Amino acid sequence: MTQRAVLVAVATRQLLPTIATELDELEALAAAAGARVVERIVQHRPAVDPATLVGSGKAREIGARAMESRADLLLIRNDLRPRQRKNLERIVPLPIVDRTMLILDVFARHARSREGKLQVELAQLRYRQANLIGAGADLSRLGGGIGTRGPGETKLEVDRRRIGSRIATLRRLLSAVRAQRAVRRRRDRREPLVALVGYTNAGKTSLLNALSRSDAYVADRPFATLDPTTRRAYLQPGRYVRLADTVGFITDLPADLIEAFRATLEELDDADLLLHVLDVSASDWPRQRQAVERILHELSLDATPSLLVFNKIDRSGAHVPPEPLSVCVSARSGAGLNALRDAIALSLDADAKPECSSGRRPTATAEFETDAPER
Ligand SMILES: Nc1nc2c(ncn2[C@@H]2O[C@H](COP(=O)(O)OP(=O)(O)OP(=O)(O)O)[C@@H](O)[C@H]2O)c(=O)[nH]1
Ligand SMILES: [Mg+2]
Repeated sequence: MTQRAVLVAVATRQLLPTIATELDELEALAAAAGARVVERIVQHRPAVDPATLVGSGKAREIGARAMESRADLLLIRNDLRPRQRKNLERIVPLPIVDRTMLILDVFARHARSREGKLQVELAQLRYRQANLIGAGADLSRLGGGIGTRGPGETKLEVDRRRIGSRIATLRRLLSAVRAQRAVRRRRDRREPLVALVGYTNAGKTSLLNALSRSDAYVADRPFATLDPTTRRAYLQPGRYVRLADTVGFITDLPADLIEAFRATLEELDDADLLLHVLDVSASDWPRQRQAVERILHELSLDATPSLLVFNKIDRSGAHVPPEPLSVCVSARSGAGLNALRDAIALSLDADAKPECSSGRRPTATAEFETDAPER
């Protein structure tokens, strides 16, 4: 059952420069969560209204238009304070779903592993608790709870206690799962670990598949990968690496989500090399790059050696400026993959022998060669 959503955004001074891309991105997230955007309403104002987010007149207009278009929910791009949410809910009697909830919902729908599911549930409950959100605005967990209103105040109190104890249980279960995984990881320490990181939909999994001849799940939608895998990949005769896929990043990743991503990203702490995969066919790839670099910084990963991998160069119009420590590839056509294998090998070598390096790491430049069959 596809839910009908009205997308609302306040184009503040801060959001204005990227508003068009932001709304497209939100629409793609909505689709991945099973909702269809039937209307977009953007209000231009320097800052959000402290009481109702949009102005109160605008809020009434949104209510009327939502009714006309038979919407099931409001999707809001801006961060909402609990008070703004409450006031807005009074004017527009529909569940309000903000961007964080939407992303969590995509996760909840698509997580497959036990750890993935536990992680998402924990993040959802914490977010709900911190933002005083009732059960009404839940897209997935209640099997289409859309239209059912949140519980009344007293019920909410009871819920809050129950949520608290569920959070404690989830934490316990997760730390057990993680301890098991840490043991497995230690046993697995033979070949260098190379991790694919990057904006969601950049082509990380496609690249993992191309380099390791596997068929992990790939899709043209945000957050296709939620349960990442590690595969063995060939570099040069007699030389292999372990290649780890990761969950994609996105702009303004809220703290609760970083926390949820954390466990999945633990692997990154052990990585010998990061491959930062960029989709150069996306018009806003520089913005995506910035977002990824910011998150890597928050995860304290700036010190890990990294290579930029400009992906999707097969797409017409993909323009890539020359840059040090970068390789241009197409996971789809296979172009540039040999150059990438060589660049990975060189980076690992440079890193393994710091005393021999002159302080410069090797630079692999764009080489659009056709790959010879290997192995
Ligand atoms: N044209 C073209 N499309 C590509 C290339 N690499 C990946 N794609 C497509 O881009 C989309 C996303 O690819 P994925 O490999 O799932 O991307 P990802 O980075 O793993 O995405 P998430 O796991 O969702 O974060 C899919 O539709 C792929 O087929 C490429 O080199 N060229
Ligand atoms: Mg993926």
